[in-house]
Amino acid sequence: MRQWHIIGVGSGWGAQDMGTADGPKALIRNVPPSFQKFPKTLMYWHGEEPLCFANPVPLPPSQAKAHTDRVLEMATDLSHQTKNTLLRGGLPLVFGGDHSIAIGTWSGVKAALEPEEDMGLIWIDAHMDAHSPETSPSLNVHGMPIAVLLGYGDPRLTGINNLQPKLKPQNLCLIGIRSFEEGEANLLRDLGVQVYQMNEVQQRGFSAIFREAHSKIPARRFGLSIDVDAFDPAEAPGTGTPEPSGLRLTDVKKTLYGLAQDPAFLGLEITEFNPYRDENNKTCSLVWELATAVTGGIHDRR
Ligand SMILES: [Mn+2]
Repeated sequence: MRQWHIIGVGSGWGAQDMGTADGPKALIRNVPPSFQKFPKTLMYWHGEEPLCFANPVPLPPSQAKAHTDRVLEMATDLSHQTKNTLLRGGLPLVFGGDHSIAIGTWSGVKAALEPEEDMGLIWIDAHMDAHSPETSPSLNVHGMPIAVLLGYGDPRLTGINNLQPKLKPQNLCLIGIRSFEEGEANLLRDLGVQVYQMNEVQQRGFSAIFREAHSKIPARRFGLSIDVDAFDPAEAPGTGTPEPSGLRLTDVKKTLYGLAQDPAFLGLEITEFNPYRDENNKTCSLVWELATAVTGGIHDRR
């Protein structure tokens, strides 16, 4: 049985609102009983202090390059953590932090595989996160991780661990999308990336969509990246860019339950939780409920 390595990444460098930098701290303060029960052999915390917790001082958008420098530093560090976790036989559970952390998480996961092995990735999000600096209106890096992983964007980011690209378009599926700009949509369409928009999820149900997405990815092993803004703002208000009419936690939990039991599972990342925008700890609980669902099978077996 694989041990979970919990990695908190206090990054706000990829976003306009840097409150996500305090996400991991808020999560650590609110560990639910389901996780406290985990024996140490199954759950390893990378310290109380989140990785790269840098007391961020907001920079004006004109200083996009300085933000990108910080994201590069954070993502490089994080990629070593996720890579080493897998090489030691563990499973990374990464708590963000803004979604630019995905550049680090999945660059590291890919680096832990044999060079010829492809990585699959299911990306649950309200947005496409597939901008390049040329198409992005804001230049915020949390709108770019998908493009970077596919090999497009700042060469310092695409080149982390000297592997490029980390991800082939056919091994990626996006679920829950309902807000995007033309430039990023064009990139994904041109590359043939499978995108399940929210209206299709509403018609067919999350479970059917998730299973189909999973079955369409040819890579043998896969990971899961969840942006809390994929959820309905009524259930996940604590995030910087909420979009109406999102996923419902009950449906998602049911579908993802015990997913980590799959020997092909490579890790879980949950991003964009901003404690300053949360209401009554709703989003904090949602993050833990998701993590508990994905790891849930471990409890059953005990
Ligand atoms: Mn996102």
